Amino acid sequence: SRILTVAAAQLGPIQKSESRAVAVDRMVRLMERAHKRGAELVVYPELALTTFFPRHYHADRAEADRWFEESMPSNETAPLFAAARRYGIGFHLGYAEIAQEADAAGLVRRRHFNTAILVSPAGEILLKYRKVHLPGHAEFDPNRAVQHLEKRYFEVGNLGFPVIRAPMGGQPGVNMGMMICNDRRWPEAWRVLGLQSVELVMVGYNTPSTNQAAAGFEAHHLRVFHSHLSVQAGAYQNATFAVAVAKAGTEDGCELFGHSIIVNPQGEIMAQATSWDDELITADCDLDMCRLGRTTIFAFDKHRRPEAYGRITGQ
Ligand code: CDT
Repeated sequence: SRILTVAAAQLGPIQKSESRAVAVDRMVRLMERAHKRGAELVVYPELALTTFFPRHYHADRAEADRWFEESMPSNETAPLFAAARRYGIGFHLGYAEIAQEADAAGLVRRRHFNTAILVSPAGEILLKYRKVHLPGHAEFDPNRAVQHLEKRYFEVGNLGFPVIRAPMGGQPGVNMGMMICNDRRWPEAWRVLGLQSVELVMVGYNTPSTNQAAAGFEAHHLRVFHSHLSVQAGAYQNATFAVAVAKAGTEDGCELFGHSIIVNPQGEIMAQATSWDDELITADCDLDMCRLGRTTIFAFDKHRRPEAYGRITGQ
């Protein structure tokens, strides 16, 4: 067996008025607890350093830059990297990124992404992912009680869905990939990772308990059901473990539903958060469990029929 002990570090609410130092301090304390429980990898939520700011409208987009990181690590996030080195733990962090980078037209400019990184226990950034599926809208919507302005503040991610094989914990090589929040609802995202033999998918999320855009009423319990359904199906159909980690509780008066989970390649929930606060859940993930699905029902090379999927692949 190849066991990797994984921790999902759910975060309770971070209010608009709270600084990154407060969030980072809470995250370091969760990492310390993860270490005491024998975890080798800690997964934090999407946009973990601040409140979920896409609910706040800035007429001047440049004003929203205060929610973004210009460098990683920075003075404010350095304690996380130091804690990782101290405890010998890898971590996954979601944050808002400003990159000075050329666009498709070759113009170097400030670009904004909803980003996640995987950091080694030595503090080295092993993998970066930028969110592809941006929900919400770009302009102020007077019909919504709470805004969801991801399309205003972020560009669509330009790194695809990469998977890295890297040492983690006691394992010499683990195939690890990431998606961010809304991505988890798209089977295409899971399949692109699955086709790279991913063994562990890390997903941070901030999901409101109420669908503000609902044309009709969407029952509260279905919000959690659909989140779990997506992660459990994605893990099962791609023979991978998945760690889905929430920001939870009432943030700036808006409720986020939490319910972080760790799921095995059979699609079963191994651990689930039960609070709407900072909460650590852990699971011993035997990566060899990925082999069963991958070599039988989901042996892609034997049973997939891409020639019948033209509508998806655009062929
Ligand atoms: N952060 C994020 O992507 N949240 C979305 C909410 C969609 S409602 C506009 C999600 O899919 O969970």
